[in-house]
Amino acid sequence: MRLLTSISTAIILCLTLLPGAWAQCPDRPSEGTIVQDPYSISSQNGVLTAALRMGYSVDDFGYTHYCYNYQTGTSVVEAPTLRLNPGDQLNLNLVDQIPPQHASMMNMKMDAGQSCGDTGTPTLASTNVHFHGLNVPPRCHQDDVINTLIQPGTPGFGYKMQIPKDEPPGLYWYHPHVHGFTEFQVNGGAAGALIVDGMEKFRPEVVGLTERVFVIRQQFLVPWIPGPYQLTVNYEVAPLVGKGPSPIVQMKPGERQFWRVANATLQDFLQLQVLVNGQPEPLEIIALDGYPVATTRNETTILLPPAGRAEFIVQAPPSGGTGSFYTAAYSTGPTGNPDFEQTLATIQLTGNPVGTHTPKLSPSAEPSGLKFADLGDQPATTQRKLYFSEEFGGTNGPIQFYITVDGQPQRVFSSDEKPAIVTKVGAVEDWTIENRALETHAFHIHQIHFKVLEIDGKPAPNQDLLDTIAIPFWDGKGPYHSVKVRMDFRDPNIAGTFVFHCHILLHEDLGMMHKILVQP
Ligand SMILES: [Cu+2]
Repeated sequence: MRLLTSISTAIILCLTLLPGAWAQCPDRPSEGTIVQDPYSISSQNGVLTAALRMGYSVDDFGYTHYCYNYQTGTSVVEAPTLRLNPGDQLNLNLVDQIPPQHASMMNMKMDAGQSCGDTGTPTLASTNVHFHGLNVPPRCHQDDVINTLIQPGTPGFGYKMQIPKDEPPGLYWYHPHVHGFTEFQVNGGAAGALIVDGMEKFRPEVVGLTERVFVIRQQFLVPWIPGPYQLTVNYEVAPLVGKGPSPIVQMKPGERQFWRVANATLQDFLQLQVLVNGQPEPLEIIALDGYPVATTRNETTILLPPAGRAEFIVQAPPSGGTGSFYTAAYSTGPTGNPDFEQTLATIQLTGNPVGTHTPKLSPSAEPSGLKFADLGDQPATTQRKLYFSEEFGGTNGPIQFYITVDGQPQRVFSSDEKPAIVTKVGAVEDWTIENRALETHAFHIHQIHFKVLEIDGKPAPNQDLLDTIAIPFWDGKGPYHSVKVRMDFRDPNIAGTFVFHCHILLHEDLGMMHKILVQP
């Protein structure tokens, strides 16, 4: 630790002396303090224009920070929440101010072949942005991650896209997605929330409630090497039980709040609970993965895979009670890394009791007019089967991570590969995705949401629309776990080439990903 610290100090000193406009990251909150919502910027008159600068620094404990710096007045905040309405225009300019010297220390280079943005070889100092969950075009200057490259020291890159008029309201998020380097930058904190406003139109249960945005991140001291990690809530460290003071979330006694929680971790399958007087309380689910649920339901535990989002109503304990925001332990299987139980925040009661008499609207009817709402009634034009698998190299654990379209050879992603799947605008496809590995994986596809039809061959109890789903590990005997999901390629706006992959970022970086081409 001491050595790392002095190395990092030397690096920071060096970088401050380097020519060029390299940016460092702002200080992060101290342990045991009150959690603040991320700084938020909203569209004005239908347009959100923002400039972000990607910075880098190393803290006193040797942790690397990557940050989306945003200048507000004389101060700099990181990873602001971007708030827009359906139909709004997003103009986001990103300048890469990661010191390129830092990248050369990693001695890692990936395939070239980019055709959007800057030229050159992608390195650890290169970046780009994926707008996770948004149903927007996979095109240059919009949500293309295969070809977009932003290099340090260049004037930057402009994202210009319209949030679709029919974009479901909810919580989305943005993060870097340069193949091979995603984990390093997200590990350093480069991830922010994006909210499409209008939830109250579809789920009136949230009207009048105080809203909170919690982005849960995960940081390893050394990415790519399994070891101790820390979770943070809006950048405030949530220490393991007994290892330090928890972040503090303030609520009035008995108050109902609308919590919007993003799992921006590298690989943590969160099992979220709110404990009131030691017992998990029912959480009223409003939306998952940025999509309002058909009917609200209460759950005491919400499983949120890496990249998943959950929006739900929480009620604070009554006066004199105790409460905490908690994630239960989760096993990702024999070759996975364990996810530890952890208190994410202590609920601190403050102010006058609101009591338990807050009027609770009876669940409203299924929202009408939402994109994908008719997907369950659309016959599938194609059936496909895919599977996750791992290949072992001796006693060192898994060395290769594959996602494979059944019938094709197992291979890792390469930037210049041909699409593993070719389909057409208008297609509605049912994909059965199996997990043949001894480790849980998280399936994600860009550009669309999918409807969960079946889990392990049985009808899914909640046919939610998601963009990321956990598929549990195989325990070595019996059938593989699987999901069957319905993919909607009817929207001509999403025509183009994009990717599907495991959202455990190490797996994605090592090639557990492939392309799909949706022909116009
Ligand atoms: Cu995986």
